Amino acid sequence: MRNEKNNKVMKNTHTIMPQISKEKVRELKLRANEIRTWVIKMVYTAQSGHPGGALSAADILAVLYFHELRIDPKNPEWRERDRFVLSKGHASAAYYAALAMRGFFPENELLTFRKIDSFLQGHPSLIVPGVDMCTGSLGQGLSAAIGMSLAAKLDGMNYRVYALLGDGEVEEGNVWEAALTAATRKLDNLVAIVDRNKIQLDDFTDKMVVLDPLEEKWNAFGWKVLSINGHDIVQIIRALDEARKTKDKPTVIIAHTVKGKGISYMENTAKYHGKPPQNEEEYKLALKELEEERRRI
Ligand SMILES: Cc1ncc(C[n+]2csc(CCOP(=O)(O)OP(=O)(O)O)c2C)c(N)n1
Repeated sequence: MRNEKNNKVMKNTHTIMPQISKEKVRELKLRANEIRTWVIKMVYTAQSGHPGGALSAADILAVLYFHELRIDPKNPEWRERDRFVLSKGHASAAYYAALAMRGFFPENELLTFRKIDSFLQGHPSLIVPGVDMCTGSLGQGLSAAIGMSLAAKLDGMNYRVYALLGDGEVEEGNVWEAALTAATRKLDNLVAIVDRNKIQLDDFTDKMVVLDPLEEKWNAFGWKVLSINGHDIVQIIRALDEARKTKDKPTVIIAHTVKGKGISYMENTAKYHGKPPQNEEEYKLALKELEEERRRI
């Protein structure tokens, strides 16, 4: 967030905000753990999919779907619902898990992920209850979210719009055209979250395109910028609260995360960007580590 005095981007939010109860934080941590567990089961059952970027986004999705978004699973197309665009559409396993856990469709459907004839294909589409935008072609989700934000303003509605982007995705020029447009239109009902796990398809983002200082770039493009630990439930909640209070500009939350978060051998490597656990031993180890984590929560 910006510190008005020295005009620097700060690492944490310091504004006084209502307390978040320990129970709430624990509930959300358990939800994130459950999302991760589903991700592992889904990609292993399908023998395909993208666990790395799904695991890095699990805490963000848990907070969005179990705390932040105003949605109604019984009425997925409710006109006043908040909108969410998973711009990094390949992280669909975590997204579908969150939607099923929230009640948009039965959880047992999750194991049909990526199977022929399943509605849960590798990239999100509008046939999935709760999905607001087809994604998968990187770089386009923020523009779609802008359309939704503009529509809300034009229709005098107060729903909010959230888009989750990858940091590799942010290399796409289209993202920056969208960023300029959102600031020009003063879209304060729009929140972009960048999953800054520092790794893209097959290597570290910095080896492809240097993004830093990323916070400064969004700031220069006219956005309110919040920089957080994207695995810290309290920081995610506070950043979303701060975004809601921000007027006349869109907010971007740079969520610093770890690719493959939660599974020791998947963390901080590109190897599991688009690969499931490679054998039964790896599969069991992943589930064991998540179970141990669940007991610690
Ligand atoms: C336009 C486009 N180009 C290439 C791809 C293939 N692709 C899928 S995921 C990926 C890497 C994305 O990296 P990042 O945004 O950092 O995702 P994360 O690490 O969060 O999974 C690429 C290049 C794509 N889906 N869309």
